Amino acid sequence: MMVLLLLSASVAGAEVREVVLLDGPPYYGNGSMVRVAVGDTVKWTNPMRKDGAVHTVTQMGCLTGDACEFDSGLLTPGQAFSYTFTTAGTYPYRCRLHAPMEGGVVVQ
Ligand SMILES: [Cu+2]
Repeated sequence: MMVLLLLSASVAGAEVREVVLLDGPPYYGNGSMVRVAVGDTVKWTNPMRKDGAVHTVTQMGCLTGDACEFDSGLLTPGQAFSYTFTTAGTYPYRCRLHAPMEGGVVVQ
């Protein structure tokens, strides 16, 4: 019972940071560079909008052959992608379809 209580407390301490994708600069909204704590989750949403574009959230390493932990695949309007960061570090990412569309997550 005690163990269960501790587990639920640590889960409750983790936060979900929401990032809403835009079709123009700043493409990743105010979340172009987000700072989170280890254990937090970032949730990217491509919102429903008329003529909305398809985007991805792709860790830079997936494109350069370096570390590749997350790649959302194609996110059509209305879809979301979440990733939980368990290791401190800096995680630059971009959209596979739109070269100038870049963002980053700093995990502390
Ligand atoms: Cu895009």
